[in-house]
Amino acid sequence: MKLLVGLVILVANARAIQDLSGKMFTFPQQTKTDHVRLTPSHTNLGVATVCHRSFTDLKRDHTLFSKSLPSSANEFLVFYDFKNKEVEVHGRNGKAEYGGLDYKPNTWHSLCTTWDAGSGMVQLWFNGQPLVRKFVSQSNKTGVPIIILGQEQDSHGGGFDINQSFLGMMTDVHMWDYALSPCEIQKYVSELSFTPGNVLNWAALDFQIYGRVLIENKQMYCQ
Ligand SMILES: *[C@@H]1O[C@H](CO)[C@@H](O)[C@H](O)[C@H]1NC(C)=O
Ligand SMILES: [Ca+2]
Repeated sequence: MKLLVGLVILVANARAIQDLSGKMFTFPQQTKTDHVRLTPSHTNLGVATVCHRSFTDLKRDHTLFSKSLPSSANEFLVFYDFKNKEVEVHGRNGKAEYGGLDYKPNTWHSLCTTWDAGSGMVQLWFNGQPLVRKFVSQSNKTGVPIIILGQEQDSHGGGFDINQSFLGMMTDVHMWDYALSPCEIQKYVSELSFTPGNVLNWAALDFQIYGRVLIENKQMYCQ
């Protein structure tokens, strides 16, 4: 009996490396627990770009991408501030705010963010449009990161807040250990052929689902 229970838990929470091309994660309910944990292929990045597409109708704050280090809960965070209608990019102790965006509900949005931990500079590309380069924070912190979709970490791997959880769909999450060129970002946004992430690769994603997060076929527009 014990073995059986163990197996069930193992199946529910199996860590897998899977090609998610053509798929999306659906976060169908508001909880302070359900999330997906991503394991990067390497850590201690000096420079990073992360891209993802998301679709939501939330009328409150929500997380889009949360990476923490043991010493830094908001080491790299992309977050939507509903009240101020801004996408925030947090890098360690600082944040940059990007307002004036057409962040329409029930629409796919592609966000790409670069962060250079050495210079402390970030830049957000919203649906392929480059926004202002801003300083957030320099960081030389190392350690094993925890990367989470669906919940925002206030501590390393935890400290979730139901009112900052993500509800909706998310797809095409990639992370690189360099700053993508404008051309590469355009290719990503247009879903043309691009160099997949060498830190997180949606086509070979190392992930673990906790709670009710579904893998479904990606719904884009009929063309
Ligand atoms: C979440 O937001 C709701 C509505 O504003 C509020 O009533 C509730 O206390 C909040 N919960 C937490 C844990 O902050
Ligand atoms: Ca929080």
